[in-house]
Formats: sequence, structure tokens, C-alpha cells
Amino acid sequence: MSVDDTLLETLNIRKHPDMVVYQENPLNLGASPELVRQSFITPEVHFFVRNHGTVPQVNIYNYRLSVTGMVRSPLKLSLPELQSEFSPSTVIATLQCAGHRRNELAAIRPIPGELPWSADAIGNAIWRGVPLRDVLKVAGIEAGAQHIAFTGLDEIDKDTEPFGFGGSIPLEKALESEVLLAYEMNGEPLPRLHGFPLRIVVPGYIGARSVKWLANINVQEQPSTNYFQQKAYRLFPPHVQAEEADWEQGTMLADLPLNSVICQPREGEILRAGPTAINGYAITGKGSLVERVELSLDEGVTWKEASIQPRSHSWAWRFWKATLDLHPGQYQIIIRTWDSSGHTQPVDTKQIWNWKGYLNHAWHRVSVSVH
Ligand SMILES: Nc1nc2c(c(=O)[nH]1)N[C@H]1C(S)=C(S)[C@@H](COP(=O)(O)O)O[C@H]1N2
Ligand SMILES: [Mo]
Repeated sequence: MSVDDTLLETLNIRKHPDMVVYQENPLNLGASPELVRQSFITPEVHFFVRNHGTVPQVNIYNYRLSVTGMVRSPLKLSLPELQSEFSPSTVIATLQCAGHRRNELAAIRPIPGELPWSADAIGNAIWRGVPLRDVLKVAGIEAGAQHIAFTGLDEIDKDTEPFGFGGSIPLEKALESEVLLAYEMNGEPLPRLHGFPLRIVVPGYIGARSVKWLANINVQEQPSTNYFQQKAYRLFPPHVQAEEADWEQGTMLADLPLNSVICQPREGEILRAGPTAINGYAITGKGSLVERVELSLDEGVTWKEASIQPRSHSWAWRFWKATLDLHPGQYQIIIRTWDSSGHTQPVDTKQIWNWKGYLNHAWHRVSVSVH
């Protein structure tokens, strides 16, 4: 299903007609790998949308961000106050959902109740705003505080009282300069679907921590008690099945793993023999750098190095490309990447299958036939 014009008009949003609609309510949109790979900075119209609840329409005149909890001076800030009282900062960062590439995990064993994202829940934008640490400094963090929790203005329906989406990050990460209270995306005010008027952007972390329509920042001793920190977005080992899962046993997700994806050609594509252009992207969390990208046509026995776009921004993906000389036949093209600490990706999705379908970063494979 592609984007229906009336749906977009109702919401008054701009998205490319080729976006994949995973769900209309809540609204969830993915961009095909070709759209994703079109430009280093993903235009708003190609940027994926991941919502767990409503898309609030925030009245900017009434809007206030509150900073509460273990602080010496709680704050209440309007957007103009935030913009005039703090110095702005810009970060180019790739946002990726923890459910990116879930479809490959679901092909091994079904993952009911979760959206079957392909390699399309990702985008890279220029975020402008105020470093979170500058606001926390003014509020004054009290001794013993360990986590910074965020809550949004949307309404989530989980058969309980509606609540706002939320999550938290450790204080240590919150004090890093890249974590922004963003009010601009790609040089424009934050679009409604991406969190207008303010969202947190946590580069290198799963997208879920970048809370949209941000209403409250709470400084606290423990991680957020929000459903999306305590239950969802926990990682379990492959042997744990949905029926027997004890939420407490899962690991709360934070950093994104090293990952790489082939955008062109597409799965099942029929190609003409000869020099064939292959391209895609590679990312890593933790601010460690994508060092090398390699392609294999023989199940990983031999590898050919791809050329990577010059390194420019620590928190952004790196585009890569290669040319393979393909003779007629059937091929499975495999991609893998290495980071600057010598880590690489797991070989097989089976090794990392988990019942919620998070963080698939196994070798990405694309099968093509060449005539
Ligand atoms: N308030 C709120 N913030 C949210 C979400 C949400 O549903 N509500 N979804 C999160 C998830 S799971 C992801 S992956 C990113 C997606 O950001 P985007 O929709 O701007 O691409 O936003 C995060 N922030
Ligand atoms: Mo997500």
C-alpha cells in the first residue's frame, strides 16, 4: 500500500507518494531503500515516521517544556525562551528505529503484533536546537541523579488510561554535547509528524529514545517507568519466546549496533550482465566510526571492498558504493561492515532473533538474477 492522498491531506503533511504505509492509525511510514539512499541528508518527504499513538497538534502559544525531578531549580520554558536564553547547536545525526530490518527476523519465526519494517526505518537529518546539557546545567542536577527521563504530548492507548510516549537515557549520555533539544529539522521548524515544536534527539541511540512532542524532562535515580522503557524496547536472547518472556529479564536498549544495508539492487531484481552498480549505507552507534565496507558473492568466503563516502560527521551514516562485474547467473550479494575498533556484524539473523524483533544487524543479503 502506498500513501493515500486524502490521509496526507487530513494530516496536512508532506510525504513522498512512494512511502510504504505500515499502519494508518497510528501512522507509520517507511521509505524504500532507493528513497533512503537518494541523498546524504534525508529530505523530510523521505523521512520515515514511527508513531505509537496520536500525532498531537501543539499550540505553540501554550506550549511549555518542564524540567522537574532531582534539580535545584525546576524550569518551565516556552519555545521562544528556549531559543533566546540558550545558544543553538547543530548535529547531523541518523535516526534509526530498533525495529529496522525486522522483516528478516520475522521470516525466521513470526513476530506477531510488531510492524514488519524492512531496511526502511532510517533517515539522516540536520538537527538544530539546544544541547540538553545546557538546560540541565541551568536546572542544576542534584547528587544521586542517574537518568534523564522524557515524556511526550501524544496519547498512547494500551488498554489503560492514555499516556504519553516516554523513555530515558543515562545521565552520562545526557551530558554529551550531541544530545539536542531539537526545534529544527533540515533548516525548517520541526515538522508536526517529527515532533513539533520540540523533540529530543539522541544520536547513536535507538530512535525510541528521541522522544517527540517533548513535554517533560525529569531528572531521576532510576530509568523511566514508561511502558516504552520498562517493557517495550528490551532485548531478549533467541531462545526466549513471547509466551515465557519476563519483561524484567530483557536488556533495555540504548546504543545502535553496527549495521550495513544494500539499497541497490533490490531483492529479486533482474539485472543485465556486465558492470553493475551496487550501493547502500553503513552506520554505527557509540560514535565509533564505520571503517570498511565489504561485499561478497560467495557466502562470505571472499570479499571485495566498497568505496565509502569520506567521513564527515560522527553521528551520521556513511554511504558506500561498488561496481561488480556480473556474468549471467543467480547471485546472493552480501554486505558487511567493520568499525574503527575492529568489530563487525553477526553472520546470520538466526543468531540474533529475538521475540520483539529488535536490532537486526546481521549481514544484509540481496538475491538477484543476471541475464
Ligand atoms: N512522543 C513520541 N516520541 C517518539 C515516538 C512516539 O511514538 N511518540 N516514537 C519513537 C520511535 S520508536 C522512533 S523510531 C522515533 C521515530 O522518529 P520519526 O517518526 O521522526 O522518524 O521517534 C521516537 N519518538
Ligand atoms: Mo522505534
